[in-house]
Amino acid sequence: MAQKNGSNRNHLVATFFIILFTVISSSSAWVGVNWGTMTTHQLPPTKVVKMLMQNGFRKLKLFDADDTIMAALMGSNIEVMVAIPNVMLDRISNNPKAADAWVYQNVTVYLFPGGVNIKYVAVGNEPFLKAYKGAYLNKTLPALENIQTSLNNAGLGSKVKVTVPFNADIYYSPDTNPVPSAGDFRPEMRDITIEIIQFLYSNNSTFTVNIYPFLSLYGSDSFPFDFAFFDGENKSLRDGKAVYNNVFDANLDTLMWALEKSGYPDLHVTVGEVGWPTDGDKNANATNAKRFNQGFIQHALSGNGTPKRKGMIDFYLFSLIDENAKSIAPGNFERHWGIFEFDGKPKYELDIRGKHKEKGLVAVEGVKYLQKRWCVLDPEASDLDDLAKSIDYACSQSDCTALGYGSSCNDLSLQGNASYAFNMYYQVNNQMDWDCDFTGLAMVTREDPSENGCQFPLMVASSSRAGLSQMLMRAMEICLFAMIFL
Ligand SMILES: *[C@@H]1O[C@H](CO)[C@@H](O)[C@H](O)[C@H]1NC(C)=O
Ligand SMILES: *[C@@H]1O[C@H](CO)[C@@H](O)[C@H](O)[C@H]1NC(C)=O
Ligand SMILES: *[C@@H]1O[C@H](CO)[C@@H](O)[C@H](O)[C@H]1NC(C)=O
Ligand SMILES: *[C@@H]1O[C@H](CO)[C@@H](O)[C@H](O)[C@H]1NC(C)=O
Ligand SMILES: *[C@@H]1O[C@H](CO)[C@@H](O)[C@H](O)[C@H]1NC(C)=O
Ligand SMILES: *[C@@H]1O[C@H](CO)[C@@H](O)[C@H](O)[C@H]1NC(C)=O
Ligand SMILES: CC(=O)N[C@H]1CO[C@H](CO)[C@@H](O)[C@@H]1O
Repeated sequence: MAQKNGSNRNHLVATFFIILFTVISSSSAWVGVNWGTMTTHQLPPTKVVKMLMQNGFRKLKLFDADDTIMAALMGSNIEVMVAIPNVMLDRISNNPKAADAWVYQNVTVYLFPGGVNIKYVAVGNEPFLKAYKGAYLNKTLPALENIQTSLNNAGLGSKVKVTVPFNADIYYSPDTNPVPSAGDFRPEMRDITIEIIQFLYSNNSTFTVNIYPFLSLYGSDSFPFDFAFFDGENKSLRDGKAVYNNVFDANLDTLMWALEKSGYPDLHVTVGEVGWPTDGDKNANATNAKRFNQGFIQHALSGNGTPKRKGMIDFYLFSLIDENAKSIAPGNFERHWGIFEFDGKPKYELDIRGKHKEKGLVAVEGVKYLQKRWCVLDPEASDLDDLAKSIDYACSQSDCTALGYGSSCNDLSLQGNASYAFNMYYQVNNQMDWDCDFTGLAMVTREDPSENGCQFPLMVASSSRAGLSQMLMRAMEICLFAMIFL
């Protein structure tokens, strides 16, 4: 009897999957989001996926193909871009079997009814960045070709396309004529970029580019503040008949001109990353982030497009959740791009349907925290000679980016800095008693030391890896959930 019920249920679920797949087919006009996982404490993927669905995020971009995340996405029908990290480009570019294996393990196995709706494979991430000193210049195209060939051989070539997210610095317009229509690809990578464009075009794929108005502002104090946003009054840039009110459009059109000059004026373009951080710099706060992201979403979904290309803009916001273990080489703001805090709470209201419906974002539900215990500087401590050294050590092993100039905890005293650093170290190490010592300078408290917008966080309890069958059951529940709410 129990068995019979079980199979009925499975049958029912399968029917729902089929209905789902037919009801939602075209999803381009939806808000996409990047989900990076460089964190010390990962939220349970199934809970994050549920949150994505509750909020109506329908497109997701990943930086690899983590199997727990892929399992959590099963049955969600969220359109997914999976990715191959740069470190794998070498092997995949010169070994078709490695490409076959990657495609099999990370794409093919998920493509079944009720599996994962994979649409793109991002081959590498910003591989032409100057920081890589040309290491991937000659690897990227062969890797793209090998992966697409593997997809084609697996019979998936028409459903799954390869692309490569580029940093916007592969194109430019000259200082002597800084307008979009003067745009072109940088000479030192122009030929190889055009070969890649040719390949993307003939395979009916998309050119992916990451565009960051925040960095324009960060990089130059003379940059006109309002030009970084979408609601500025000032018409800041004229280019022939075109008038640009925001740097995003000017940047994207610089690419459109470069594409036109290369002979591919109608290549599809996807904005792989776009967003605004909330801490770690004087311009990084929730007010600016909301202003930017809300303005951008409305602009992108309006269909107005840019002066050079009309229509909806295809994009993925950067990013979903803060990542406390990202490199801060580009700046302290790197760990604060999330629309959601590290614990899955929304930082600000954001209407991701762009329809002026005032509806707050839903947080990740059921997040488990460590105990209400913080580690702070012992107020009785008298020998403070080694304090600076202890702070440096604690910060080097955790995340103190909120302490810097222009950041949320920049007003703390030296003692406050020490408490902040000790607490971050203690939380990242899961509140082990021996991690709140610092040669006797530190003590555990049950009173929250947070003050004036400076948060002393309690870490979330790390998720354990759930078994695949458990994941599958969850995926089905989420699917049923989706049926009710769509
Ligand atoms: C599939 O992707 C995962 C995660 O990115 C990676 O660790 C693994 O090596 C890939 N599989 C193959 C066969 O390349
Ligand atoms: C890439 O290939 C070109 C032409 O084959 C060659 O001239 C160049 O040195 C190569 N660059 C790197 C970084 O290997
Ligand atoms: C190319 O892709 C677009 C959008 O994904 C699709 O509408 C079109 O049919 C495709 N064309 C070919 C020749 O596959
Ligand atoms: C708008 O432009 C005017 C004149 O160039 C300038 O004085 C003003 O500060 C600008 N406003 C903003 C908000 O950028
Ligand atoms: C956010 O940053 C701007 C400067 O970019 C500043 O004028 C504003 O007061 C800040 N808002 C908050 C709430 O801190
Ligand atoms: C606290 O730490 C930050 C970041 O290292 C530093 O900029 C600031 O000057 C420190 N404050 C005091 C009072 O030492
Ligand atoms: C599906 C598809 O269009 N594949 C093409 C991708 O590009 C290669 C080489 O440019 C062609 O040979 C494929 O036919």
